Amino acid sequence: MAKRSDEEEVKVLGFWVSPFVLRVQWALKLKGVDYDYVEEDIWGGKSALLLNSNPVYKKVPVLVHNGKPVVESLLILEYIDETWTHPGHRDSILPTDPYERAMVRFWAKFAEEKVLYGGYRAMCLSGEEQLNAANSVAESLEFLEGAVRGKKFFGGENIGYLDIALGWLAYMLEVWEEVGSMKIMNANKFPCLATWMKSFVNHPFIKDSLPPRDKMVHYFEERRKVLASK
Ligand SMILES: N[C@@H](CCC(=O)N[C@@H](CS)C(=O)NCC(=O)O)C(=O)O
Repeated sequence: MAKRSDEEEVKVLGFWVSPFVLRVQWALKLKGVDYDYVEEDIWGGKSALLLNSNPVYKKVPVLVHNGKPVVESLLILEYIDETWTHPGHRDSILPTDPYERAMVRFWAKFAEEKVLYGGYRAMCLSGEEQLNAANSVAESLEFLEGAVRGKKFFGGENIGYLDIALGWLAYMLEVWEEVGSMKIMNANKFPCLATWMKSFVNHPFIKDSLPPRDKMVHYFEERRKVLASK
């Protein structure tokens, strides 16, 4: 991995299972940027560094670059892409064409709202409410199926911004399905998405970075109980 210059500080404040944190780590790894990782206890006690770095939301991830905090994972991806552009770092993870850039940003935002938050909500619900929520996520997957059709990755031959933004879907949705006793993904209905999921989790940059499945199941079971009790 590329070394930072001695004066350069790159720090990620994270939490092991956060899909938002992992996408930042993937982007740094793909761009060949070396960084220090600081695990935060987000439900127990957040560090002063986190509270001071993200006073508005108090959430991870935070990227601290030479003392300057950058927050919101999708914006951090853009910051990473624009900051480490010199030789030795991978080309842009965002497409160069402005129209393509606009499109990947559109899909990333769409997937965040409809699939990530929709899927998480469905996991926490039950009965008819859950069924409706799960169906609505499945309808959204249909659009993502169209966006990846005919390509290995959303980014084409290589993993790009949208793959990184959607990467959580490839390994976490099925954990949420198990925890919520529901079914959203259907490989027969979404064959291109199913193939993408396999290619993504088996990519050399990704496969060793995923949180242990059992630990994730346990964590989300606990979160579901906490959220159901509220
Ligand atoms: N939109 C934010 C979401 C970040 C987020 O929700 N982080 C969670 C961990 S998965 C967090 O820090 N939660 C702590 C809290 O809600 O207090 C991003 O993309 O960075």
